[in-house]
Amino acid sequence: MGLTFRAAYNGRMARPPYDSAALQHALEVLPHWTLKSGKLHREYKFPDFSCAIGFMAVAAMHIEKLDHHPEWCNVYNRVTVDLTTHDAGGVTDRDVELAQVLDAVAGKLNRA
Ligand code: H2B
Repeated sequence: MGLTFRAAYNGRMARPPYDSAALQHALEVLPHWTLKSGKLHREYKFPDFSCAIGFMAVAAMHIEKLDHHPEWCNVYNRVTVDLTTHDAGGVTDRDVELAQVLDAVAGKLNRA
């Protein structure tokens, strides 16, 4: 991976991570999310395992398009998600954008 490509990161240069005021604003925009260990955090609960995996499969296509990847974990019907921008060392616009995409995908599925 060349330095030029990394710096470009989908045409957007890495920006400094959010300060506490920007984090506060992000949490107002994302009512279902909290800040946990400096990352945006949410737990989704679905009717069963298949729905949870279906959510992850559909979300994966959006994630690849955004080239921005969650730290996420599935246990039966739950998917826990933590979002941070590794290249920036904290939360950025890219995490808020991904959180909104994940919420939209989950909203279209039948959740418990
Ligand atoms: N996802 C997240 N969450 N943080 C990043 O810094 C990041 C990423 N960087 N996905 C991207 C991939 C980068 O490594 C590639 C080269 O675009």
